[in-house]
Amino acid sequence: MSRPRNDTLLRALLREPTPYTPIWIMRQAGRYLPEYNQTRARAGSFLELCRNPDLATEVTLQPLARFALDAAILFSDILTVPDAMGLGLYFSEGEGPRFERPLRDEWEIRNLQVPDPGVHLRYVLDAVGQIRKALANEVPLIGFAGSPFTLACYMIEGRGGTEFLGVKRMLYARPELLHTILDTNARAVASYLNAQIEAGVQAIMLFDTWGGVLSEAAFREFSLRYIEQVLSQVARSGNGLRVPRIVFTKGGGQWLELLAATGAEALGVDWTTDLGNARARVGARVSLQGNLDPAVLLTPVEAIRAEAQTILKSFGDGAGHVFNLGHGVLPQTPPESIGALVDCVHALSRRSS
Ligand code: 1CP
Repeated sequence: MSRPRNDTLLRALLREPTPYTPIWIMRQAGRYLPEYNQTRARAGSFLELCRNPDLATEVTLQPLARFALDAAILFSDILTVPDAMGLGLYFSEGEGPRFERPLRDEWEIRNLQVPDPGVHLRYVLDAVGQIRKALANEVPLIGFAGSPFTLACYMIEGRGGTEFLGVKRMLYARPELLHTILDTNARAVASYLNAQIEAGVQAIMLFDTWGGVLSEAAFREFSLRYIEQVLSQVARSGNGLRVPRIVFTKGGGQWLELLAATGAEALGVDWTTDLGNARARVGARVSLQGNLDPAVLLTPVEAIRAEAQTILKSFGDGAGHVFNLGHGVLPQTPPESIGALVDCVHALSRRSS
């Protein structure tokens, strides 16, 4: 297999030189795009959209048809893994994800099984195959999973939008139970990511959305350690090509040195950390991905351009930067703002040769 025609993302993740700074957007396929909302309506629900490889392929490609993005990201969700473990994922209208059977009793935790991705997550692997075919190796496809700790947050609370008091209570009062969940999650996530790589994804990202709610000691013991476990079990290459691994702990800017030592090739950074400072701290160990505040995309083009320029300048010259938002695109974002951002990042970063 050869690298995609536009391989700027893979190069930047591996800290190789690129003619310009590549850009993709977290949640680039989503509710801010009218065509996404139409396809989701046709699917019946968000979950049916995830479970239908034809429609998942369609929405993965939608943002690429509009914008000159340098990567596609698999359309799916991090919560398909606990769903495959039997927790019963559903979405109640306007309320986000919920589980029918969150982890409540000790016996449920002890009985938790690592799902076989080839069986229980077959629909994701089928979507990966179809998306790769449809992309025709133009741009790379990013696969992803949730970090063991972030998945545990949803599995214990049974829903998003909480302060994780159930998780924290378990962490401080019954740490061995949380470790049991995290070890199972780490094995499940590693096997799922390996299946995605086998099916054709060319880079992977681990979303540690909630690691940043922990104390440093708890972060090391309950999130970082299991990120390391996942990375140690995930293939470093697929089809003879290196598969770079991006780790993103939202709110984890104070732990970049720890994260750089996990074995990841790249770290996601949110907007609360200055990219230039981040670079000075991690040096040549990893590349960096980020870090525009998604709220900037609600402002006029001149402001978007100025903020993009500030980030590019802050990173400075040299290889190892992937432009992205510091978190997912907001549903109220005008699509034209994404187009303007992509074009101005390309234009402002083009290296004269
Ligand atoms: O259409 C809809 O109403 C559903 C909205 C939606 C979308 C578009 C959800 C529900 N998930 C997704 C897709 C999704 N989720 C992708 C697709 C690829 C992309 O284009 O980026 C990815 C990578 C995710 C990952 C994900 N899901 C994360 C980690 C990243 C992050 O945003 O922090 C998390 C925490 C989830 C859980 C989840 N799924 C959906 C929602 C609304 C949430 C967040 C719930 C909460 O508030 O805690």
